[in-house]
Amino acid sequence: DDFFTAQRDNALTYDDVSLATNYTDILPRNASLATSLSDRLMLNLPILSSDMDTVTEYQMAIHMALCGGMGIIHYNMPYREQVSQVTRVKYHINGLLPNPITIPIHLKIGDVLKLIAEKSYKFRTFPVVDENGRLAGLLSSRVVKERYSALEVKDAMEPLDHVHAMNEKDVLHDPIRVADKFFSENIGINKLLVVNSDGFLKGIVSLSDIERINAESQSVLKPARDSNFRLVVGAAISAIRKPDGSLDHDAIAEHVGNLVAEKVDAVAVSTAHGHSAGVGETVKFVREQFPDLTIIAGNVTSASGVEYLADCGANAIKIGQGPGSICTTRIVAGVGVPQLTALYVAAQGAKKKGVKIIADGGITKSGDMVKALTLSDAVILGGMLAGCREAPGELIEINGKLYKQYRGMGSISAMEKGSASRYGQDKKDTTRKLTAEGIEGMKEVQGTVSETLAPLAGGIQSGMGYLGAATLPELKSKARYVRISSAGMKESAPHDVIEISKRG
Ligand code: RVP
Repeated sequence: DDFFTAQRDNALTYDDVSLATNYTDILPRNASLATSLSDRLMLNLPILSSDMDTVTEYQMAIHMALCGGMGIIHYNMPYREQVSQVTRVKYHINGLLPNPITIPIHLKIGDVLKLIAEKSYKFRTFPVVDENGRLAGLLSSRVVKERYSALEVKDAMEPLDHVHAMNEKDVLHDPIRVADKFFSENIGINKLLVVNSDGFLKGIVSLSDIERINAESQSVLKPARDSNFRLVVGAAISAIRKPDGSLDHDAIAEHVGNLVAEKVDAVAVSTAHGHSAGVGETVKFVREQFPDLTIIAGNVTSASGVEYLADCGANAIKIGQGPGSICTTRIVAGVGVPQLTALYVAAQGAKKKGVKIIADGGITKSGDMVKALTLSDAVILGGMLAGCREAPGELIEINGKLYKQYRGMGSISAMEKGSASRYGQDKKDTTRKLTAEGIEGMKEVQGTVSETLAPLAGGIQSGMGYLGAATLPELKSKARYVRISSAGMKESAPHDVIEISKRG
């Protein structure tokens, strides 16, 4: 507090400070990166991927959660598409997959093939159910082929007495271990069906999922899962308005209701100015309708902004106006607060209200994350993830190098696609042209999400080791800052050497 009070006329950002060390008995590898965004939403890595249309769709969200963090799926798409992307994350590597997709027994193989094409299913083995919904057999990928189109499912499937099924009573207490044992004992079988005592299908376990889960448990980064062992995922929503400018409560309730039905772990009311009537009203309404849902809202850069959104019912508040690598808000509107000072003032409001804050934008290295996490509960990355294989968007080749598009949600092209309201604008407004607050750019392709996140997680743990912090809350209480001059800044980065390897 003294440090920031002394700096009160000087708004600071990450590169303006460094952290002082403390006595430690913490080895970096033992520092815990666990965090929570509400009393229901726990993560194993304090990193979220940004709800931008060049950063987070379902592939990014799956890999963020597999690494312990969470992706927030953007809203520049029809809302039903966004809901189905949430479903895809929730259905990924489930251990026990509840409500698996089944095939009614009266179909032909040709109908099944049509269904696969229509719904873009990535798998070809299906449980078959009779007219009453009871399990009748298993349709294997071996017969789901064009050549057998005319065949009836009931003749092509393996009938019930050949299928391996277990009663849920024997599975549900520990699905992964039970299935692991089952697959070891039943050589060559790769699906375990779970039924209740009346013969209704309650779930399915795949050998490949169990193997992937076993492999994951060896890895440094532990997946973030909900209480039903599904990966966690968030989705962005906007303050939807009617043509007369008032909030469209029905549309918001329908959008969020559909996300909640698919078990979304958090919704994020994402706007450029969260300390505003429309955002507050939206958060309040969603809180009333969905009392148990984790709500993220933003963005703000003041204590009063945090307190306002907390009072409206938000659990976690995004902090950042202008620091984003593609953001021009400070240039265009002359508005925003350098990010470290913004986090400091926001943290004051958060402490008062008992809510979480998330540092959003401007992070370019793991050291920035350590500094951010001395004041916040998690960070959001856009630019650092936009070049990953799992980010949406086409590859662009220039002079033999591969790039991916990365654009601000306030760039003209993104606003035309749908995000104009995030910046308080309307693309149909004839009285004012869309005013960009972001640019369109590109990032060099950089490998996978887990290759990107592993060294960042390691960097955060190193910082925690230097400060003697075993947990992220301890990192907050132990942080002491020193001001860096421009000479200090030069000293901080590699200097006076020709760099030949940038590994790590
Ligand atoms: P960065 O990680 O520095 O690339 O910043 C990403 C953040 O920038 C986003 O999470 C969002 O808060 C902000 N953003 C997104 N679009 C724009 C814009 O067009 N101004 N800003």
